[in-house]
Amino acid sequence: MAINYVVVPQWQGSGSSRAMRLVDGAESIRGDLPSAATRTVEVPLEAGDQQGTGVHRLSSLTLVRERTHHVFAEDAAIHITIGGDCGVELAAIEHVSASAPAVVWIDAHPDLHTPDSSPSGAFTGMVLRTLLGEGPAALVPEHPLTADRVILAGVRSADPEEDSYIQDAGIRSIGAIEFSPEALLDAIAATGADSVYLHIDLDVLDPAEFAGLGSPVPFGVSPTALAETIRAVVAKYPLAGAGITEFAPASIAQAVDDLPTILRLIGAITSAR
Ligand SMILES: [Mn+2]
Repeated sequence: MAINYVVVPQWQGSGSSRAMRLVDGAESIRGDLPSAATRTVEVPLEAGDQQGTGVHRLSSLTLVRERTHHVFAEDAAIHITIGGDCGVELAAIEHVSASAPAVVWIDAHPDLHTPDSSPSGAFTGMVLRTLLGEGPAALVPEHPLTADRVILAGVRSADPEEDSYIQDAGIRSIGAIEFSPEALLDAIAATGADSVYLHIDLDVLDPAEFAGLGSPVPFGVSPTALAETIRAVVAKYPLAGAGITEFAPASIAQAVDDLPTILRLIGAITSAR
């Protein structure tokens, strides 16, 4: 199947006061993608409202999710979704969940809050929990993921409520320090899945090596280790899909500095094809 890029410049899931930088980030990545294989989801200009759910800007998130599904349906392809905030993974993972891939959540954060536990009300911090079936009713998938197919990788900033959920649900987790091709391949094998979905929040990278982040977390993974690990995974497992999220450059110069790293990761994701 061909690779297709779907750019979703959603910022409404972010809790950052600089969320609009995500729009600049998505647009600068799009500029380097093959235009014939790239679609863009139109994101509403307005913030939207929470409709009494405790999830900020829920109405816009609902609309973007719907529009993203329409764009996926236009092409029978393996979709690489380009955010925007991590909330774009809701539609992207729903789209492939019927085949029960291992979902590898490569991110500094587990994004496992509920509307009740979230300190910010930002959907980015709740998206994986929502995919697992607990979240705002308007966004919970019809067929949620099961915890045994989810792997956290590079996580190093979890809140206590998220930590207890990880323990209780028995979710596999590989920290930034033990992040390696071997560790991830072992964890994927243990899920029993025969394909993988790769979620990559760029904040998994070490902020010393990647600047364009809205919420940098120290002691991350190096771009080289991440690219190598992705290559090893896609060499062994068919790719169900992938997402790259949270590019939030502060300036055009910063975007230009970071783009080679992002293109290198995209090259790794598509390296088995
Ligand atoms: Mn994150």
